[in-house]
Amino acid sequence: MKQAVAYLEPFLEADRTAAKVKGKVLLATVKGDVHDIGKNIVGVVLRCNNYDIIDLGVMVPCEKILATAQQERVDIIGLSGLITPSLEEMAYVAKEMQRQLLQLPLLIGGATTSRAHTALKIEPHYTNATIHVVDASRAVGVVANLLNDNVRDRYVNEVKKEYVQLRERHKNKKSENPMISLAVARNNRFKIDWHNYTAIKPIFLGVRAFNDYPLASLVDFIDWTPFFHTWELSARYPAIFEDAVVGESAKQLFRDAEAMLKKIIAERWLRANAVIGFFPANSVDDDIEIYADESRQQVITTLHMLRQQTRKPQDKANMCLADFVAPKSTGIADYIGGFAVTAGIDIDKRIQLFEKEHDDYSVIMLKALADRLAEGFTEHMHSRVRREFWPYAVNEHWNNEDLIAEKYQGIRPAPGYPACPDHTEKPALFQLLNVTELTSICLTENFAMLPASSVSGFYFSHPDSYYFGVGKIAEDQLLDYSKRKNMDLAIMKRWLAPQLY
Ligand code: B12
Repeated sequence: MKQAVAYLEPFLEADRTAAKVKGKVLLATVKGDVHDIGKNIVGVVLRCNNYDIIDLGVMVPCEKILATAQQERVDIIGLSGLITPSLEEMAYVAKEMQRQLLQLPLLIGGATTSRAHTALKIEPHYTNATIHVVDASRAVGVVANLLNDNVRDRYVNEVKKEYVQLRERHKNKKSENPMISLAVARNNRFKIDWHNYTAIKPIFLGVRAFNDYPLASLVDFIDWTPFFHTWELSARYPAIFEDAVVGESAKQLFRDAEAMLKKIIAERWLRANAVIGFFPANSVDDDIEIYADESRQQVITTLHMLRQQTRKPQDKANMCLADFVAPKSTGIADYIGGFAVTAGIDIDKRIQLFEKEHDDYSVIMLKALADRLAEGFTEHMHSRVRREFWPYAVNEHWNNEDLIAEKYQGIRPAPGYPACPDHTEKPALFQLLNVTELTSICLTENFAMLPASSVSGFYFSHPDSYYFGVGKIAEDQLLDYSKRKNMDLAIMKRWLAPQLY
């Protein structure tokens, strides 16, 4: 659908002078967040349906959103966000809209948002319409309903009713789902037979930077399935080409992507930088201590992890990432790794050129390809780590499919992903690896990374390590965690909001 929209757009633009503009929508990715492919797609789709779009871009503070909305007399405000901290920022915008007695409908969208979160944490702050929109194809219908005098009130009341029901259901669900105490969860930690385990030592300790990494070497590591999802073509690659409905569009889109990828590489549109590092480390309960050297006397950083706290069936553990590193009490010399990669250096220059030409299709295509390269780079570095730098799997063999299915030893969870959902651990990782100086990747005030096409995380090598989701945690763990992190409990709760569900 998006591609058709992209092809249609020049004609629609020309036509729009004559056609009646149906309303004005302000779009913004909230303060501290950098992702905007989803928002851009929504903008294109709405514009093609004759809505005027004011797109304020990324990292937009609330004050600017509300001031522009009033100056430009927009009809609707739409907020976007990729990561958890943006949810809190969205709630803040809603509160400010209420305080300033705004009457405009508020739309909420983006990967980390949900109907439940909107109902529970955003809508209660704003008495006017506050509606979660799951994808671009729904945006047109929602906007049309909100701007139609004949259906608006009924539609808004229906959504409000639905959100009240969601809140009720949530209240009941909470009491149905008892959790165990943190102490009991720790007793049921994941058990590894450390005394029969020999930790492999990385070939260097400390950090190593890789600048201007050859992009061509990343192409084979690209997972194309999410690329098609970006364009709302949901099927697995390469089977998607045979799909009766979307097969032809997918083929055309892929041809365009390959053509642009060639140019990105040949004309050096993007640069890719990375840093990896390995450190002596041991776990102490749910923390991982990182030591200055092999004497393991001086702790240079402590990584704080969260533990699953829901009641488990008998043979299942209450997982925590710290369980995959040898406990200090074992006396075993274990290690941990860290990484930060980006494939988005210099992207803004090229994006600006496309924007000047009003070429939305190429803007979205380039961002989507940079994201694919960033993820491919992450996979590529991880495979080098396992075979060269922390050679615990020198003889592993795989093909692209195995890599995508993560059929190899070791994991690389990233702060924000379900096994370590706390984004506030990123500053410690950045400091440990000297990320900003070595790669030019910066952290925003809400822990997003700039350039947007960047990934950072930890390497765990133990053969039993695997990905899991922390899920809900209880008040006792929040308290314990905030003490361990030396962070105010109220602030801590804000960053971890969805964990409380
Ligand atoms: C692609 C992807 C990436 C890419 C690109 C990210 C980028 N450029 O910012 C890469 C690999 C670089 C990446 C990195 C990271 N990611 Co990521 N990523 C994804 C993934 C797989 C898809 C997101 C996406 O691009 N979707 C396609 C676009 C088109 O969809 P969309 O943004 O959701 O937008 C649609 C709708 O939401 C809606 N919409 C969006 N905005 C708006 C606005 C309005 C007004 C309306 C009406 C509608 C609307 O319409 C859009 C079109 O249909 C998601 C998982 C998922 N399935 O969502 C994780 C995900 C978003 N990532 C996540 C995380 C944690 C990260 C990292 C922090 C990990 C790390 N430590 O490195 C980094 C952060 C990057 C940064 N710059 O800070 C988490 C976030 C969870 C959380 N609780 O915070 C997710 C949810 C994965 C997960 N399950 O844990 N990521």
